[in-house]
Amino acid sequence: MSLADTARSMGKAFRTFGVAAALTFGTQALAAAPAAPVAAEAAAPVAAAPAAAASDSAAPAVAAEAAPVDKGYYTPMKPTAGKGQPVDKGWTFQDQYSPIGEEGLWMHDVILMPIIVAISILVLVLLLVVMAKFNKRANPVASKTSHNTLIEVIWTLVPVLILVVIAVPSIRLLAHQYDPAPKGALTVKVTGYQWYWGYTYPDNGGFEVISNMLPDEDAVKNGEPAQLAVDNRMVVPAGEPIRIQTIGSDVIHAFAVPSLWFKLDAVPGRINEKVLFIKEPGVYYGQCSELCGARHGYMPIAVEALPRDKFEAWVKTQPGGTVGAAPAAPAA
Ligand SMILES: [Cu+2]
Repeated sequence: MSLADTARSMGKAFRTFGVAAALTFGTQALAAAPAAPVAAEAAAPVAAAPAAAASDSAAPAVAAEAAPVDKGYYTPMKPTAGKGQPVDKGWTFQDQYSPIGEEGLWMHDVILMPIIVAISILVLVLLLVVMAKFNKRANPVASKTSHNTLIEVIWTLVPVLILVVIAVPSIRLLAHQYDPAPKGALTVKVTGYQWYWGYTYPDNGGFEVISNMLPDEDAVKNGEPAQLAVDNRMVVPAGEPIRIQTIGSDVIHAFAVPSLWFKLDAVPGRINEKVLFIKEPGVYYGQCSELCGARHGYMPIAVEALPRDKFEAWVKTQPGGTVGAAPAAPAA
């Protein structure tokens, strides 16, 4: 590697990692970098301040935190039967584990289904009444009635009112689904490939996790659903908004996880963005939901939500994984 290359890559690394990263990887990074003096000056006051301010009893803890190598830890979580995955003989939505999912499911269960069922029953009853009362046998002489202003006003106004009643929560739900992520939210870039997924963590050093479907035998051996289990999951923190950006590397894919009420196209040459908020830790499965070629059916999605500290421990197990950015405040 030439000196210019070294300088360029180190410059890029420092922009990405920030001061906190420089602290974590302090000694090795600084020793190797031509740009070290600047970074060291920037980092030194931050490092020195807590140590100076700390009392004697706290000092060992600070020293331990500054230990140069923290490799993190991670053991794949066992999925919970019936949570974040399809269930036997399931015929409606999966249980929802995100606020937007709860709102969407409420829209379906409380607004749409009752109105649809009521209208269907009303129309069926009206049809039966008409068939029984107004047939040729019951009325040999046909009525000449052709207009009734009151009835016509009613059957125009009632459907309008029904549509207004549906429109209010429907438009509200639509808007909520595209609320932008708050400032400081963790970003995960999801790339659809033919035929697997890549998860890039730009806030944590920019590493990419490549995720392929596990063979059926391996999935079953792990206690996971066949054809939904993957070798490397998309690991994210639970209980905070995450900015998901999707893009396709070759053709259009769609990143979809039913139990999180999440579906977003991954289109080549375009970044789509949407907030993912997972209420509690767990493993949530999904699939590519845009016909993308021969193995479209074999590029499942497995999202593992962990508490913040365990997520950060996982980040440290990844090549170049760094932790620094503070988590965003949960959305109201
Ligand atoms: Cu696909």
